[in-house]
Amino acid sequence: MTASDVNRGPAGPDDGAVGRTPTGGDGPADRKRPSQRLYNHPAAGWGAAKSVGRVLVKEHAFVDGPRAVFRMNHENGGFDCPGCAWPDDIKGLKLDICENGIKHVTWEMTPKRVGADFFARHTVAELSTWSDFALEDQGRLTEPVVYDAVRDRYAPISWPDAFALIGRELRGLDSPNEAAFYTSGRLGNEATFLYQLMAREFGTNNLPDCSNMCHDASGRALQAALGTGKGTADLADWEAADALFIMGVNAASNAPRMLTALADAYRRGAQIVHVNPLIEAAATRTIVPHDMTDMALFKSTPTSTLTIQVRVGGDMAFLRGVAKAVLEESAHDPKALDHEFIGRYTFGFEDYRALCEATSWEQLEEQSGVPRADILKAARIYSASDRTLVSWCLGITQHEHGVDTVREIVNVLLLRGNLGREGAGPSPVRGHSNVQGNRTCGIDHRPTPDFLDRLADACGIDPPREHGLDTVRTIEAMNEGRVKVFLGMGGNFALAAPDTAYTAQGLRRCALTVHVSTKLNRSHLVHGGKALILPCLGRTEKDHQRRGVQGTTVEDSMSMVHLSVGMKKPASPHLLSEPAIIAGIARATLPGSRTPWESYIEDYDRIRDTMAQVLLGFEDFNRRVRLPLGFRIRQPARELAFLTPSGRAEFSAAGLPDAPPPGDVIVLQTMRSHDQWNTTIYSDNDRYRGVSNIRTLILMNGEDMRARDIATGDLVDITATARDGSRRRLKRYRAIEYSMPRGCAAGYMPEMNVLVAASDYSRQSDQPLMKNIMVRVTPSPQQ
Ligand SMILES: Nc1nc2c(c(=O)[nH]1)N[C@H]1C(S)=C(S)[C@@H](COP(=O)(O)OP(=O)(O)OC[C@H]3O[C@@H](n4cnc5c(=O)[nH]c(N)nc54)[C@H](O)[C@@H]3O)O[C@H]1N2
Ligand SMILES: Nc1nc2c(c(=O)[nH]1)N[C@H]1C(S)=C(S)[C@@H](COP(=O)(O)OP(=O)(O)OC[C@H]3O[C@@H](n4cnc5c(=O)[nH]c(N)nc54)[C@H](O)[C@@H]3O)O[C@H]1N2
Ligand SMILES: [Mo]
Repeated sequence: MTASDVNRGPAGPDDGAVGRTPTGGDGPADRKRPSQRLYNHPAAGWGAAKSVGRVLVKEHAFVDGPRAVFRMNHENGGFDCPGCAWPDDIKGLKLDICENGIKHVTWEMTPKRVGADFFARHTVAELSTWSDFALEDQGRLTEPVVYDAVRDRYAPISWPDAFALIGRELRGLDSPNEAAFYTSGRLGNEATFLYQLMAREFGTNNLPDCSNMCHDASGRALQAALGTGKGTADLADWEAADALFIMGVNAASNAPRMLTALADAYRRGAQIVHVNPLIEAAATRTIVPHDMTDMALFKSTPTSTLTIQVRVGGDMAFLRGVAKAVLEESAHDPKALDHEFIGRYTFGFEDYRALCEATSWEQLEEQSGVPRADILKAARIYSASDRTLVSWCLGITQHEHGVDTVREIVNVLLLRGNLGREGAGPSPVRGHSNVQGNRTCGIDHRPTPDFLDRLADACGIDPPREHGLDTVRTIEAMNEGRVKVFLGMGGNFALAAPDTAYTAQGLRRCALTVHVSTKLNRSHLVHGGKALILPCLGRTEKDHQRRGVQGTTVEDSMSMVHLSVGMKKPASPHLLSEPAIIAGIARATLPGSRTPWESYIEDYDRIRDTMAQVLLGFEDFNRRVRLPLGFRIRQPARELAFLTPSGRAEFSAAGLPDAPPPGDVIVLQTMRSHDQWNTTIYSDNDRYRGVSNIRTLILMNGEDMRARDIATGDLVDITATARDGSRRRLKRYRAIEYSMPRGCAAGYMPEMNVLVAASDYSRQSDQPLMKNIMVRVTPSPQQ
C-alpha cells in the first residue's frame, strides 16, 4: 500500500499525505456538513467548563481527573501542567488552571491501554489507514515494541534488548553525524541535559527540536538585540503594564491563562492592543475561570481596547509605522522618546530613525494592510503608556522575516525605554511546557563554544564543535541518506514537520527510527527499516528510582524554573522514565563512557549537581529549585547589562519585507484549533471560531471568495507554489468566509503541512514558513 492509497476520504490531500487526515469524528472529516455558528460567547468560563466535563467523561477520568487538576501548578508537591509554557500564578492561586491544560492532563491519564495484544491484532499497514485521532485514542503505550518486517507488526521486546539494538545501530554508523536526536518541548530539564550529553559524548550536535519550527526567530532576534535569547518580562510585569500589545497569538486556546492577566489589566485601566489578521476570542471578552463570582453571574470582562487586523506577514510594517509615528511626535513633544535611555543604553538609534523617516506611509499601509489612522491609534496608546509590554507567538515567528520582526518589536520598545523596568519589556509566549528549558539545558544544534567548554570541563567529554542539523536539515539529510538513525524524544515528527510526504520518505529511508512516546502516533507508522517504540512515564506519573520518588524541573515562558513531581500510579509497570531510557541507550551506545549514567538515574539530584556546573544561572540548583516557586534564571538584559557586541541594546535597521504577493496569490497561515494540541486532535470543533464538525477547511476573506466565485461551504482545491516552483495541493477543502484582510487565508496544522515545502524556510531563522504559504484557491471540479 502506498501513502496515497490510504487517503480515501472525500477531503484529502492530492499528494503528500502519509495517512488519513486527523479527525475527531468516527469518519471522514466532512461527512457531516460543517457548521459554522459565529459564537459570541466570552472565552473560558462555562463554555470551557462544559468542554472539560465532556473530556473527563470521555476519558473516564472523573475520579482521578479532578484530583489531578487540583494538584496541578501548585507551588508545593504538584506537577507542572504538561500543556503550555505560561508561568504559574505568583500568588499561589489555588486553581491556576485552564480548559486546555485540563484536557491535556486527562489525555495523559486515560485508562485505555495499548499492549502487545493490540499490536498482535493490527498490522502497520492497517494502522496506517486509521485517523490520527483513532491512533492516539487507543490509550497509553505499555511496553517497548520492535517492528517485525515479516509480519508487518510491532512485537514486544525487552528493555535491555531494545537498548542493545539502538547501541548496535549507532555504533555501526560511519560517523556520529549519521544520527539525529530530535526533542519535542515536553522533556524535563534533567532528561534534556542527559540527552544532549549522550549525543555530544557520542559525537554529534545533530539535535533538531520543535523550537526549530516555533521560536528560533525570537531566540535569534533577542540574542542579537539584547544578548539574551529569552523575553525579559515576568508575570509581575504583566500585572504592572499600562499597555499590552498582544501579537500573533491565539491566547484563548493556546495560552488560556493569559486571559486572566488580560482581564486584570483591563480592570485596572490598562490598554490592550491585539494585532492579528483574525479577531481571536482573547481579543473580545473572558470569564475568568477561577473567579467564582464571575462564573456564577456569567459576568465577563473585556480583554481588548483595540484590535488591529494586520495582513498576514504585515507586522513588521505595522511596528515600523508605530515607530515612525512616535518619531514624528517627538518633533514637537520631547517626551515622546526616552532620550536618556536611548543615549545611555542603546546602539544604532540614528540609523533606525533615518530608516523610519525614509519609509513612506503609503509603503507601511500597503505592507501592513493597516490604514494609517489605525497605526496612529496604536502609536498614541504606545506614547501615552509609561510601561509597555509586547507579547507574541507564532504569528510573528513563522515567517521569512520573523527575526527582523521580533527585532522591530525590540526597536519600538527601546524608543521609550521599555526595558529593564517594572511593567515593560518583550515577553514571547513559548509553546510546549518546557521548550524554553530544553534550549537552556543544551538542546541546540548550534551550541556556543562557551557552553561546550563548560560541558567538557564538568563532564570530562570532548564534545564536537561543528554545528549540527536542525529540523529542516535533518529532513533533507534523511532523504539524502546522510542521516540513518532518527531518535525522537517525544513529539510526532512525521506530522509536525513541514512537507509531509518528503518528511515521511526521509523517515522511511532511515535504517532505524526510535520514538520515545506516551501514545501511538503517525510517526510510529512511518518508520525506518528497523523501528522501536519505547513507552515512557508521563509528567503526571510517579517516578520511582532507587533513591526514592524523583521530580524533574521545567522552565516556563518567563524563565522561572521549578520542580514538578508526578503523583499518579504509572500507566503500566513496564514504563521507564525519560532519564532512565536515555541512560539505557547511552550505556549501550558508549561502552567506555565515564559518565555515571546509573548513579544519575538513582537520584536526579546528582544530575542537577552536574547541571549546576554547566549552566549559567543554575548555581545551587538543588536548593533553589526547592524554594516555594522555584527560581528565576538571572538575566543580564533585565538588569540593563547587554551581552552584545556593543555592550548595549542594539537597534536593527532592516529593510521591510516584500509587498503583498501579486495576482491571485493568497498568503495562507496554518494554525491550531481550540480542540487540539499540536498534532493531537481532541475533536473536529473549534469553538471560539464558531466552527464545528470539520477540520478540512480554509477560512477566507469574503471579497476574495466572491472574486473566485466561491461561497461558504463550497469545496475548493488549494495549490501551493514553493519558491523553487514546485507545487503541492490539497483537494476538496471547505471554504468558509471569515473576517480577515484581503489576500489572507487560514487553515489548520498539521493537515496543511502537506502544502509547506521543506525548502521553504526562513533564511533568517531556518524556521519553515508555516504562516507564509503562497496559495491559489479554486473551486473543486465537480465529481
Ligand atoms: N491548547 C493548546 N495550547 C497550545 C498548543 C496547542 O496546540 N494547543 N501548542 C503550543 C505550542 S507548541 C505553541 S508554539 C503555542 C502556539 O500558540 P499560537 O501562536 O497561538 O498558535 P497558532 O494556533 O499557530 O496561532 C497563531 C496565531 O497567530 C495569528 N497569525 C497568523 N499569522 C499572523 C501574522 O502574520 N501576524 C499576526 N500578527 N498574527 C498572525 C493567527 O491568526 C493565530 O491567532 O501554543 C502552545 N499551546
Ligand atoms: N503547519 C504547521 N506545522 C507546525 C506548526 C504550525 O503552526 N503550523 N507548529 C510547529 C510547532 S510550534 C511545534 S512545537 C511542533 C510540534 O511538534 P511535536 O512536539 O513533534 O508534536 P506534538 O504533537 O506536540 O507531539 C505529540 C506526541 O508527543 C508524545 N508525548 C506526549 N507527552 C509525552 C511525554 O511526556 N513524553 C514523551 N516522550 N512523549 C510524549 C505523544 O506520543 C504524542 O503523540 O509542530 C510544528 N508544526
Ligand atoms: Mo511550538
